[in-house]
Amino acid sequence: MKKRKKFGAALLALSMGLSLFASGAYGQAPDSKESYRVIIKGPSSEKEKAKHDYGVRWDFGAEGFTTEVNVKQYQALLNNKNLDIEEVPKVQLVRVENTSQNKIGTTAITSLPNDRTPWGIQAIYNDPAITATSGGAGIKIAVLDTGVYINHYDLRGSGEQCKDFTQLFSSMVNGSCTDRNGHGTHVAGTALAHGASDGLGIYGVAPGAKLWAYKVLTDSGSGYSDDIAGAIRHAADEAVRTGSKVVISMSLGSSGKDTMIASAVDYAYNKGTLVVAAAGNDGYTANTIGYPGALVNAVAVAALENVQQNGTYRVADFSSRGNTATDGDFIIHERDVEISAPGRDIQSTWYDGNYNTISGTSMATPHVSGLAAKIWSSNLSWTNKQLRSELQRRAKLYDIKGGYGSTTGDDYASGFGFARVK
Ligand SMILES: [Ca+2]
Ligand SMILES: [Ca+2]
Ligand SMILES: [Ca+2]
Repeated sequence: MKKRKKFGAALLALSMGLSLFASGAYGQAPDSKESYRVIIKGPSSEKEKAKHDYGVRWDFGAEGFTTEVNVKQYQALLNNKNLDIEEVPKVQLVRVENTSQNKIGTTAITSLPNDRTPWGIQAIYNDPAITATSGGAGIKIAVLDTGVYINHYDLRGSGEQCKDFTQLFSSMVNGSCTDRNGHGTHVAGTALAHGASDGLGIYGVAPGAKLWAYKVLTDSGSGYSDDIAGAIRHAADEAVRTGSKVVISMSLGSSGKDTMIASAVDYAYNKGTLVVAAAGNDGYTANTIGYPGALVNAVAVAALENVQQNGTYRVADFSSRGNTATDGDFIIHERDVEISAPGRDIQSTWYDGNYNTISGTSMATPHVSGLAAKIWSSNLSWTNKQLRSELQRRAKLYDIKGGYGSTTGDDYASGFGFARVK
């Protein structure tokens, strides 16, 4: 049996230091306003002139184009009466921070998993004695996140695409997806970790699936919505180009509806991909659901915790709730939660080669993405819409009744219920 190299605190600290250095070296925009990411709209002739003057990062046609400009250029654009200028908003990852308000257990980095099939895997497989997972072959899961450590023992060989959408001087860099945050590696592991060839690693839901690691969030965990929209469209185009079934998994969100991301999700859904996104961590108040999960064409995922209430798993307090006006009908409207999955105290792969236990609807989302890949792999003739119907059907088989707002049937806390393997 191969012995693993142990990664200590010193190395972790070193890599944290490197990340600060690297963010400058890779040309990521600093938070101080030395530059502005803007979307520019207006008549074609005026836009063409502006494209020539300022360059183009993403061109979304009639919806405008984006670019990065300096303070002086930004002022000039604001003074241009023929163009409509807006700053591009940022979107955040949706991990729950362990604060006094959110007592979610401890962050614990370990060199080996405490359990190769953690509670979320046992729950979604409906098998407390499970020792290994299976399935997902032929399906791609595009994880749009902080990047992924694709050479982690438990992910090695699964990374098929690795692309960076966060670099300043190029909207997409092929072969680069370094995770200096941990969030993206964690999410990828829950979706498709394969337990490692040394037999010591952790399992995700669909270990046979291939990973498209799309870095859309910087090391601090936020990303521009134009880059996210561009990555969603790219995943859809790659699905078509390669003839692949693709699940787009987004453990990110914001309270506002972004038009670039919304139309990219519609585009990807119409190209046949399944789009899965976190509900957000702003619960337990009603109508706190975030976008893109809140979009009709994205499956919004709520987080369950490993606690039984009213005879079912319980929706975590932090999990964002949907719209009370449109729940109960088993029909997905904008701002409805759709499906629940394990999202609290989830152990998975970490960016330093180790394992970490963290919480959030971020962690629930890849359980559903992995399940979707596993089901699709066994039903390759299905469309994304058929796959989504099957997820909904399975969710109805396990009605969630625990947690604030959760009741019998479709509810604004848990959606249709907890979709499982069996
Ligand atoms: Ca939705
Ligand atoms: Ca509804
Ligand atoms: Ca329910």
